[in-house]
Amino acid sequence: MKIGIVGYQGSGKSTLFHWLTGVEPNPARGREAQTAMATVPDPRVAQLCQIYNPKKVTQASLEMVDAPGLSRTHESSAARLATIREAGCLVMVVAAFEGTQRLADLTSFEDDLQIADLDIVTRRIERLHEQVKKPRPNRDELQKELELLLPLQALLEEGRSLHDQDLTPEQARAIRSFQLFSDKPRLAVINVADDEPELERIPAQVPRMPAVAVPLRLQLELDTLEPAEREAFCEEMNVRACDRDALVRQIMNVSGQQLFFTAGDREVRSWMSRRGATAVEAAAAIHTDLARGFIRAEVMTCADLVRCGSEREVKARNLLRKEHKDYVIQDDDILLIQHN
Ligand SMILES: Nc1nc2c(ncn2[C@@H]2O[C@H](COP(=O)(O)OP(=O)(O)OP(=O)(O)O)[C@@H](O)[C@H]2O)c(=O)[nH]1
Ligand SMILES: [Mg+2]
Repeated sequence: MKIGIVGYQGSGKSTLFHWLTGVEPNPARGREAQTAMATVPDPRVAQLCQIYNPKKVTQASLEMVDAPGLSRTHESSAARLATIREAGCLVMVVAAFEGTQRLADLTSFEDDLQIADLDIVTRRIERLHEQVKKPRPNRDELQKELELLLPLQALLEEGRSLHDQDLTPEQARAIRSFQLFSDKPRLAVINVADDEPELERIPAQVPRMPAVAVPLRLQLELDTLEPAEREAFCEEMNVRACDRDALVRQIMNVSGQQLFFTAGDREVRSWMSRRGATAVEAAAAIHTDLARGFIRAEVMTCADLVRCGSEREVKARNLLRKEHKDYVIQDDDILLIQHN
């Protein structure tokens, strides 16, 4: 799943992308979407390494996309937004390092997304209206689609987000190919000034979506310092370093994903999966062959393994479960896939 970093021009999108991925976006390619991976560190990986002492350690990561900024005058908005239609989650960056109009900007950006969505749905509806007038073999199907889309259009016109609605499976299917922004989970990152005194209070002021306040430029600067230097700098300037890893995990949570683990003497590894994914989906994430030849998953939790100290002890205490294909994997699971 791609995570789209979106917002108005100059809001700090590339700064956030740089901080989270460690990759500096090429400013000459500002009109295109640029992509890099942000690793998702998890303390459990280190715990597993202590137990297995593996030759190799691999951490799961999120695919971040630095999207071209939208202009406030809406110039070529549709083309710029097209570069992030396929993202599964939006991180909306709002400039709040000068002045106080941060929330107004967020609302107006959301309106821009909503208008772009409404445009797509309305065009489809207009076309369907034309098509159902004439006799054709799939007329019933088109009529059905039309009836599914009309209430969704009404919701978008009211400025409601489809993501919070309980769409029927049919409705969800009808809009899937549109990749509507309104249907994507989102997180707001309020890019505040280095010395912002209300860091903690700002997120609660953001309506309808989870939010964090981060002085983004400061974080990039702090990353260039050695730990001791950084501490001295923060103390002197009375500023604080923000927790990059916690933000990446929050983005993962908002996007509806979670980690699972595989562990052995050869490799300890964390993997990204959809929340609610089954054991066979998790197997497919590791290798398609594992999914094809899936027999069962042996599952233990990190907590049990750490408590027992070894896999052998987990087995001895009957804490290793055998699960089927459709077992829904849980956040703390370590999987061993048995396959043909
Ligand atoms: N004072 C201050 N300036 C910032 C901060 N974050 C970003 N800036 C400045 O804002 C400008 C834009 O930052 P970028 O990260 O390039 O913004 P962007 O959203 O990628 O911009 P576009 O790609 O042009 O849409 C730069 O000149 C930054 O130095 C901040 O926290 N404080
Ligand atoms: Mg940029």
